[in-house]
Amino acid sequence: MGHRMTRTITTQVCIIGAGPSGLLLSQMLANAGVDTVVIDRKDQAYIEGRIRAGVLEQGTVTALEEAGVACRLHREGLKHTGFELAFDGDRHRIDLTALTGKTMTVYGQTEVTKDLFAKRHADGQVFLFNAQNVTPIDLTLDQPRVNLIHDGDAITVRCRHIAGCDGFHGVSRRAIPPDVLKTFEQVYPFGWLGIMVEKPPVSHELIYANHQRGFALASMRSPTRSRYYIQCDVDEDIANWPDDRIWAELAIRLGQDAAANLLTGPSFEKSIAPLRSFVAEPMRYGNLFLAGDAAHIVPPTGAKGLNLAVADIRLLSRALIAHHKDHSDHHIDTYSRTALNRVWKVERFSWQLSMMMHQFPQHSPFQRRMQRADFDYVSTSETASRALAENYVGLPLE
Ligand code: FAS
Ligand code: PHB
Repeated sequence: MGHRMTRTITTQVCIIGAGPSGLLLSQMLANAGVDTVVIDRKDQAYIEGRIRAGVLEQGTVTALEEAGVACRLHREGLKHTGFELAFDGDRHRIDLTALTGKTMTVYGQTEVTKDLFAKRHADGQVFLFNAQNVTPIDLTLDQPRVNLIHDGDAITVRCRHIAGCDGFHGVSRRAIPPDVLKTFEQVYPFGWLGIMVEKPPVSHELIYANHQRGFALASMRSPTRSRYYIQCDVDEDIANWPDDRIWAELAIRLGQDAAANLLTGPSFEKSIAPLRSFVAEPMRYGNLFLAGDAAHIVPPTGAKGLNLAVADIRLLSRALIAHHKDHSDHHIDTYSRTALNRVWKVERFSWQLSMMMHQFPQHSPFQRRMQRADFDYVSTSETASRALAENYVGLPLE
């Protein structure tokens, strides 16, 4: 099909993906005077409409503060000093702040994305939304390019570096030659059914519950808006889960105390997400850098997906700013190894907590007892609970 016109845009860094990774990277680079173009195959409304993460590490809050987009977060975010683990009705509180000196902030990824879009538009950021046929090329040349179709025009973005922030289903990871790319994956035999409801949460803190009927999580977005998840079959038909059935299941899995305080109401968002652990190595090929879900996926059990993406961006923005402002490539040359060192430790934590807190169809009675022993050990050992807490609040950047 003929195109209306072809045109070339030149920038320093071409960012593929306008999710939290791409948006935060463009903000951090702009603050340092590095020019970017941000491409997304969707539009802003679609991106803002995706309901995803809800809990921010202190390091993520610091990154958003440094980027200049944390004002509303500080006004509306809920600071948490702990969360609870429940096992067949027994509950134990992990006092994050007593154990690590840190806090977590409940503030939805949707809100983070809206705050970043507002700031990027205020700064005059160039976005290419609804982009088609996005194709990164010449990755090993000093002037790589990204070809795309936008509003019927064939566009070439010429740049010095490409940031692949295009998520698990993006094109960036696939641009790395198969003989260079190594991937690692574990798919879990269940999914998470999530609902949002305009009711106060069952508890002022999060509750992660392992019950013989399956995992459940009580979370929130505000003092009046709750977020709940229950473990379900990975190929479950959501039509099998009317609200009443979800509320009944939550009451059982969260335990009697929670059941007594569960405020039910009509859900206004209901979806099933599969769970997987995934890592792609390396996170750099030539002048292409992967960050966030483009490079790795964690099961949401440890609330790490968004936080791990932000950690990548803190490292990648430091590397690109050092190149473009100080003509130093040390951080660029070490980005992949530094990021992957942390990625694998966060993958470990997310995998371990998922193995501890879910019902696995193929588990033997012995393995189920090991899960209970994990819970009893964490509940009675300050050393074990501190190890869990230091992972949950966020490991050091490097
Ligand atoms: P994203 O996937 O958010 O953004 C990638 C962007 O790239 C998208 O806007 C996409 O449109 C664009 N893109 C894709 N292909 C492209 C192409 N070819 N060209 C141009 N653009 C392209 N994390 C948690 O911590 N807690 C949770 O509870 C949680 N729940 C989740 C539920 C679901 C259903 C999913 C899918 C993820 C969840 N996550 C959760 C993880 C999630 O928050 C991610 O970690 C986070 O969105 C990562 O951000 P990005 O790396 O920006 O990737
Ligand atoms: C959420 O509120 O969406 C949430 C919180 C903690 C998790 C996962 C999801 O571990």
